[in-house]
Amino acid sequence: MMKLKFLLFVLISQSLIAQKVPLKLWYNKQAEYFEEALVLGNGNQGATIFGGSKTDKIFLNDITLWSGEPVDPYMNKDAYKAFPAVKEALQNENYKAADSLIRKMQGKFSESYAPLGTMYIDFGHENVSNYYRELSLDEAISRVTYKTGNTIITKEYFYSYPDKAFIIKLKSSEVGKLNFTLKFDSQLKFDVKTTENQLQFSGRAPVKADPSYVNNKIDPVVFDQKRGTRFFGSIFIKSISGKTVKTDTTLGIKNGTEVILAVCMATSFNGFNKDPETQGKDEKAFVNSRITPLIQKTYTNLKARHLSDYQKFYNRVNLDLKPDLSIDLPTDERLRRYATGAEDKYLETLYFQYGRYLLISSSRTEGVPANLQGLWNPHMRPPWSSNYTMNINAEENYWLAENTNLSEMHTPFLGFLENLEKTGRITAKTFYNANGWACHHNSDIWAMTNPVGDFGKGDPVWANWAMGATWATTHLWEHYIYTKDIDFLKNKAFPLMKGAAEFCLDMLTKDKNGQYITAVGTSPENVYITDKGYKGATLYGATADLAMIRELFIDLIEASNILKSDYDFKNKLEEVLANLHPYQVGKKGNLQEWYYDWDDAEPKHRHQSHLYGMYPGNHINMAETPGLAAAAKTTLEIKGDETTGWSKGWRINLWARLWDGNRAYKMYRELLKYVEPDGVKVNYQRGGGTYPNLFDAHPPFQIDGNFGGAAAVAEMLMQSTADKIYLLPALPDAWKSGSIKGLKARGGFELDIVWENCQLVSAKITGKPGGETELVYKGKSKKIKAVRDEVVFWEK
Ligand code: FUC
Repeated sequence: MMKLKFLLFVLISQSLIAQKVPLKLWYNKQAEYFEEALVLGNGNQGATIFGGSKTDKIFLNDITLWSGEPVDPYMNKDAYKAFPAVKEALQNENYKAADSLIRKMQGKFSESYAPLGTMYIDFGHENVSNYYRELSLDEAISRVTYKTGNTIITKEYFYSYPDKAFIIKLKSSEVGKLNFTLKFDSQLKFDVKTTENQLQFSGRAPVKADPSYVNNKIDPVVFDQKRGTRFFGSIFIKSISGKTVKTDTTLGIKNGTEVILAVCMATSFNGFNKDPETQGKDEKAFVNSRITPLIQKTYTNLKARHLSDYQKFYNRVNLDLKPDLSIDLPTDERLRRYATGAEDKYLETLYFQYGRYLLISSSRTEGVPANLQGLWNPHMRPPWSSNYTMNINAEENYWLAENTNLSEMHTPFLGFLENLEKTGRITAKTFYNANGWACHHNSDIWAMTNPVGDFGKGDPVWANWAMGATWATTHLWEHYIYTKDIDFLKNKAFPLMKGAAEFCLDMLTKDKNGQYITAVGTSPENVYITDKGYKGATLYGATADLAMIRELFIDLIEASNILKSDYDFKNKLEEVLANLHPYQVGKKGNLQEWYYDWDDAEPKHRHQSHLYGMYPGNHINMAETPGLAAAAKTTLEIKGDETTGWSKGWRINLWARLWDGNRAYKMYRELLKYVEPDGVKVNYQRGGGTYPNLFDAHPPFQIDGNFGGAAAVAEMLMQSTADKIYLLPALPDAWKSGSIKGLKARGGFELDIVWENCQLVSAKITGKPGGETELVYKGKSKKIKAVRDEVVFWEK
């Protein structure tokens, strides 16, 4: 009887897991601006498709194409000599002197992510009707169709990971009506050559490119014929119909019907510490070796291989918020409609899955993580060099990796940390005479770790923040705790985390009360006002520093227990943790950002690094530290909801961790606020939101908000610690009924959750053998122990 009841319950709850709703972005007009175009990527290379009928413009990118060469980590080898004076100035409460002296501890700027080039397909179709353009998230395929005269033109595009090529199928409904010409252009130095069926391009990235905010240089971008990263590519006509027509620089088809194009590209980048010219990969040999296998495969076969590769990741998670499917509007119109306050669960789901889509499409290159723009960059001097900004942005890119079941996509970032550690050890020694390894505000493909600022010209408020390794290495622990991969913990994670902690230990000193604080620090990009009225950046004991150190040390102590090793080191960490300067609640009831209860120069500042312990960290939480959580909430109230895209993404997660689903939802709507393409209204002062192609608007475009926002949707529906899983902890009233399948929880669990009328109906948990956790829902809890890969149900 019991068994029957259980089976019945299983069947009923499973039937509530609704069908998969097809998810796509679609438009009834061609893209004019970058922020309207649709992006594809295979985690290594990408295409931005405008879908034009006269000319189809397609930006091409390769994630390994950056300006520069391997960095010289000894660039300011005596910088450490300035450090004692900075510490002394702070001890004497001379903040102005500290801000000035610390500039001696700066090095070069990061290098810049380069735009590879643009491919044009000229069709010359001017007056077209029935225009339609889409990006299917279920397939990672983009399509365009329109009518010209009596002919229907269809185009289908995908970027294959298994076949390492961008594939385009062009077709006319009437025989012999397909005519087009291919061209290539680039803002870099390049050459073009044609053969019977190939348009080949080769070129080189700059050997140096300064950030766009450095305006005082005569030569901000420097090319050198013999230095820097090379690229090579071929657009080839895979299956010819009609006649090929070629000039020295163009290749075309006359009177064709169906043509398949393949684009294959490579760069000479061969690792962060290898000269891309003298020790580079042979990019031409690689491309040439790909052509025959591509020609041998049919289009159907290429597409099937692409789909099975992509869908094995994408299909792991399905979110069903019970959208109203009668609303069928182009994505840009949906966004505008949503901005008026309309309900749109389809759009809310689309945005979530788009984040997952973008990560699969931009993060599959060993040691080269998704950058500020993922991998889609049209600019010669992209905003903030499209670099790795380590004081939030690079990490935010990966917040969704584990909980939305894309653990493999986390590994490019984790591998990158191995590179950073190599340069970071030299940075720690030469800038601080410290042990371990350090990383600062900015990095690049060359794994630079020095404080930036062009040797003294940078504002310490961003340049001299030293907690990059501390923050980034907590990702290694997160990867372990989600996957329970003990070899990874032992061989990869622990050594890197330990190195980051060793640096922290050397940065700590004792305050007047005998408590540990960082001797010198900053709170990312925020400015304090001292009680004497000085507005500055450098201080001791910044809350954010201590929060990140606290989180890393907690993780390391746990890791040492698991690995049963490094007990002396663990004892030291425990001693520091027990005596670390505690959080302070300020006069406004806020969580204090500064060591003293000073005012902020900008109380609504976009950064909230001192709330790190609540999210992405977890040592401030509703269950164990409700007082601190309340202070963090007050800080968020003071800051308000108007901020940049990435900051909105972060705040949704913070509200979710405060178990305030409605407020998190309100913030999610803020993130999805419609923003015009930059070309229409360039006004970087306006708040963050979402462009027509669902790219996050900082503004300008910055991908971290997409990732942070998607992570937050998962966080609203499920939260986890190493030993607890909270079901529907921040479910908003707006998401009354629904289901989510395939979320990952810490401890190696996978969950399917169903709810109705804002109440949990069922949770299905699959655990790794031996895994233990406690399910918590509205004050009730249930312990789970997985004996083998098994399924456990929680009944309402
Ligand atoms: C930090 C942020 C900015 C921007 C940049 C890439 O400096 O403060 O808002 O996101 O990184």
